[in-house]
Amino acid sequence: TKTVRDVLEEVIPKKQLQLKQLKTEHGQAVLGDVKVEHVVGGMRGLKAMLWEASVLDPNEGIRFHGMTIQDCQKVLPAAPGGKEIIAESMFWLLLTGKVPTEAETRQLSRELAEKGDLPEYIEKLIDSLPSTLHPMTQLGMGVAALNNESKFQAAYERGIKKSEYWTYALEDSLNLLARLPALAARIYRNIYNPGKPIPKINKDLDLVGNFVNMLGYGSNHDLTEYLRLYIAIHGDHEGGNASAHTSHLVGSTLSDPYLSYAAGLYALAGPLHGLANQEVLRWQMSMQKELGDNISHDHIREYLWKTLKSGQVVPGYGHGVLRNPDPRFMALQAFCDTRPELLADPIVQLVKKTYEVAPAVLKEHGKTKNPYPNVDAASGCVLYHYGLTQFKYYTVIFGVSRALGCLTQYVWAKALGLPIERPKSLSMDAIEKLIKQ
Ligand code: FCX
Repeated sequence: TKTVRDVLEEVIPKKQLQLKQLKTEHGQAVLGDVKVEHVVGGMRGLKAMLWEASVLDPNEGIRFHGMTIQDCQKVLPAAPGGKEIIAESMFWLLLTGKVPTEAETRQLSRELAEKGDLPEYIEKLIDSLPSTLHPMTQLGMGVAALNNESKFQAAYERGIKKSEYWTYALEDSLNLLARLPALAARIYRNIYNPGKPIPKINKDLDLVGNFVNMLGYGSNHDLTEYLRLYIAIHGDHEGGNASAHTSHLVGSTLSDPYLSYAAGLYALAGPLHGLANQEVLRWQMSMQKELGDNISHDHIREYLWKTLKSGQVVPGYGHGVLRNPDPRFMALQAFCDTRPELLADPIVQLVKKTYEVAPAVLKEHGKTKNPYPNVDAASGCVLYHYGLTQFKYYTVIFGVSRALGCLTQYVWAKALGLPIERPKSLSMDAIEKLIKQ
């Protein structure tokens, strides 16, 4: 059975050659213009980053090495006794561009389980934090402090060749990915169930299986399956989104994978990005509180207008790139559609009903370029149904997942020898001067 390292060793020389040819043969080819609107408009649509694992099509949504979520659901190995994609098979695909076999997936699960325990100083650090400190802040702190273990940083200090960077980057990435569930579960336990013992890592279980166990929901097979799917499909969303872009920028300075990902997590913690999944549920719950159960479409329409007229965004709707309903939203809805107990839940019904009304309201409102739901619109209500009701914690789950994509890119940035990122900025006066020339 091959390891991810074996497969990467085969794939890297081919990609290195591809990059060399791109640079020498097409280095001056034009991919688009840089307009003033890009500079003042958050660089939306500007093609200016190399990101290997996934590409986002505005209409079709995310493709992982060219594969849709449904393609992945057909071919990526699930956990024993499960049906959904698991984090390990998605990570393997993102990292290598290859579909892993069942045996390769199991072996990666075992490797991660064996590496999954937290060092004692991290446990002490997390235990010392006040329970009022937002779980995302705690997650970022834990990830950053784990850089005490960084093999990449130690090797850099020792003095290694640039061509060796990726091997240490991979080692750190596997160690970090392995430890995220124990770290995230400890934060959950400390805030919501202080003093409750956390189960030990089961070496025969996949990463998310262990995560759910440590959260205290291991006996709930449906929640475990939901979180496997959730964590696999939140893993990567090309490179320009704020968490991916941030971790890539920080990693480009040769900061180690832990610091690079901690930085990405703090971008994920903003309400326009990952924190939207917390905000969606808060918003839908206050709608339910105000309007009661059995809410009509008209009532939802009025509530949407109330939100918009008060100058707030409708959380879970809109996107910087997407111009259609997010296929990740659709995949999570499809999970509900096969389970009558979920369809009967008032909060799941409310999310669905909101989806039936919101696009038309947002179109009429006329501001957002994309009136359709993004992944965050759907992700929280199912967690709520299964008893994971603490919505301040939801972005932490996103944070466990996004490591799949950010760490993949970290390894590739080192394998390809990508340089430090340093775009050019301009003042408004400098822009005006350039326009006049
Ligand atoms: N509700 C109300 N107004 C919205 C809106 C929404 N859901 N989405 C966009 N708009 C507004 C913008 O605020 C902007 O208004 P302005 O001109 O007064 O500044 C205008 O429409 C144009 O924005 P647009 O170009 O369509 O969107 P951006 O690329 O600037 O922003 C996000 C994209 C996702 C930030 C935006 O749609 C938003 O705020 N959505 C709500 C929060 C959310 O769900 N975020 C999660 C996104 C994602 F899936 C993730 O990262 O997890």
